[in-house]
Amino acid sequence: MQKWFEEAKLGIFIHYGIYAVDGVAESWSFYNGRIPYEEYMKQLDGFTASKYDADYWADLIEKSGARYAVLTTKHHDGVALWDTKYSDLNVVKKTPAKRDLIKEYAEAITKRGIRLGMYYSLIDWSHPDYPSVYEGGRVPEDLSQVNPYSSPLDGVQDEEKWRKFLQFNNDQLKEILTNYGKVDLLWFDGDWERSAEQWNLPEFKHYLQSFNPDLIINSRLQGHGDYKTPEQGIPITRPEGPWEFCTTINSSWGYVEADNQYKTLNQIIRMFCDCISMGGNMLLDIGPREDGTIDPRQEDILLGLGEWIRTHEEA
Ligand code: FUL
Repeated sequence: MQKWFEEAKLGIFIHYGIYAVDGVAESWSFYNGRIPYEEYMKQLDGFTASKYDADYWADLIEKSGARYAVLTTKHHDGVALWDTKYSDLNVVKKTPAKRDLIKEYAEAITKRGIRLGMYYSLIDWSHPDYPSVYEGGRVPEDLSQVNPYSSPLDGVQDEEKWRKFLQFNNDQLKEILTNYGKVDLLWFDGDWERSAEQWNLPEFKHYLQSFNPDLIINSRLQGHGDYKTPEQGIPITRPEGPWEFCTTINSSWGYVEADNQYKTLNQIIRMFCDCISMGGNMLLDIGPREDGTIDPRQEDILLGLGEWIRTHEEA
C-alpha cells in the first residue's frame, strides 16, 4: 500500500452526473423502477455544467483538509463525464455541457498536490453488451423470472457479448488512466454482478497497473483490491489492513436539493475521529448541482471540517 494513502486520513468523493438535473438517485432511480429509464435519460438535455469551475472544487477540497479526491467518471447509468471514443453516451456528445469534465478536474486537483482518484462503475446498465436485469430498456416486474442474466453470478452468459464488454471497460479505463496525467487511485463499484473469474481477475488488475504500478485500487473488485471500503457505517472494530469509510454528507450521493437530512459538522468530525483512530480514512461525499456549483450546506461542512483539522493539527 502506498504511504500517501495510509497517511491521507481524509478524501472527498464527488458524485457528479446527470442525476443532479432532476435530483433523483444516481442510476438506482431507474434501475429500481422509480422513474422510467427514458425519463432518467432526458436529464441529459438539462445537464449544462454552465458554472463548473474545477479550480473552485479543488480549492474547497484543499481547504477541507483532504489529501485526495475521487470523481464519478461514470456511474452505473453508463454516462461518461469525458469524450470517450468508445461510447456516444457521454456529456460531451449528449449534453449541453459539451466539455470534458474530467480534464479540468484532473488538472485542478493535480496542480494542488491533491491525490487524483477516479470512480468507475464496472457495470453499465445502458450498454448493449452488458447483460443485466435492465436489458431491453424496461424494468421487469419480477427480475428473477424475466431475464436469465438476473442472477449473473451463476446465470447464462453470452460469451461473445461479455468479451466485448470487458474490452469496452478496458478501453475506457485506458483513456482514464492515460489521458489525464498520473491517476493515483481507481475506485471501482458494481463488481457484485459478476464473479472474479468473469471480471477476468487477476489479469484485469495487472492490466490496470501496467499504466501505473503505484495505482491504488479499492476493494470492490471481487477480493482483488488493495483496501476495504465500508459504506455508510463505521466498523465497530478496527478492520484488518488498509481501509476507507465512505459516507454521504446528507443521505444522497448525488445532488438532491430536497434532501435536508444533513449530518451536522459535529457528527462529521466525530465520524472522522472514529475512522482515523482505527487507522482508516474517511471519504466524504459531495454532490454538485448540475451546473457544477456546490450547495452552501455542503460547502460549509467541508470548510468547517478543514478548520477543525487545522486547529487540531497545530495543537
Ligand atoms: C454504491 C453505488 O451503487 C451508489 O450509487 C454509490 O455510488 C456508492 C458510493 O456506491 O455501491
